[in-house]
Amino acid sequence: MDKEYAVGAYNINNLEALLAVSEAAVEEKSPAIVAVTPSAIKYGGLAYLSNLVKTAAESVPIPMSLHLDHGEDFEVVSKCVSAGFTSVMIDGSHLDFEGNIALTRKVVELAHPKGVSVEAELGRLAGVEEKTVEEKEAILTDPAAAAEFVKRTSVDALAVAVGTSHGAYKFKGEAKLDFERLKAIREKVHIPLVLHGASSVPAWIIEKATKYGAELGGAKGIPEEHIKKAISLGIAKINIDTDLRLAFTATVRKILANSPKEYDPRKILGPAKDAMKEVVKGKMHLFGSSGKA
Ligand code: TD4
Ligand code: CA
Ligand code: ZN
Repeated sequence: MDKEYAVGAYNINNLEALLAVSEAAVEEKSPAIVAVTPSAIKYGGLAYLSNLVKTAAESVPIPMSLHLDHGEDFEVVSKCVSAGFTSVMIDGSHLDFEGNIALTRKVVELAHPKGVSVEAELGRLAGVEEKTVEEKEAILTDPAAAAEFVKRTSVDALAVAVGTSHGAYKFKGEAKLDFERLKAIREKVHIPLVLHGASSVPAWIIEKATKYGAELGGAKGIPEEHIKKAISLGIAKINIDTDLRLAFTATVRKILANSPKEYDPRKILGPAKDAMKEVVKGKMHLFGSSGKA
């Protein structure tokens, strides 16, 4: 029943990131989910961003969807549904169990009649290093609670907390995911599972950024083998933002350092876009979504 591949959700805030995703999708013949967060909407504007993505989706011969990532309340979800998003995430993970269920249900009731699918989150994306067993239980997704949550909300996809976190500093020591927990969730939950905080923070990008002045000491992500294992255990959607940010800024730093006479933004942002595109193509290979469109 489990698919042997996952689809990536790539966060965008501007034209260059969107071009990186759409060009990668076309070259890899891979489906792609374009994700925008509420803070991306604050930065770029809902109409600007949604119309950019719709234009891309219409222009490429590949399934490309527009997804709200970490929708924080009913209001932003409802604006995105009206703006034509194909799916929305309602992140009620900061609420208690019943509060999260109530908010998620309300979003499902708004979205489903319009053909929009809904992702919810149970558990919290926080580092679990140096935490006690009790503290971990309070943060990571409980398999039985996940089954009850899905049944009572009719949600379409579930983001699970198995030890990942957002950003470039995921672990102080060894990278560790709770695969046993993921397996137990998969046995009880039969909708697509989503892995947030999945960037690998590749050493070569950190080295490149550092060479040109970045200070990113201690940055650490999820090893690629862990991602493969998570897919084999039923993860179907994987969120990537940090690796795109790192690729972009490393390249901007390099060009500004090497070409002090350059002042055409396209000569700076174009190569930065290409660097993000190479990262996206690498993810499509890793996730096994290449050739699946
Ligand atoms: O959901 N995401 C992306 C979250 C981006 C949040 O940033 P803003 O609110 O500033 O837009 C992920 O799960 C990405 O995980 P990653 O490992 O790439 O950080
Ligand atoms: Ca959350
Ligand atoms: Zn996330």
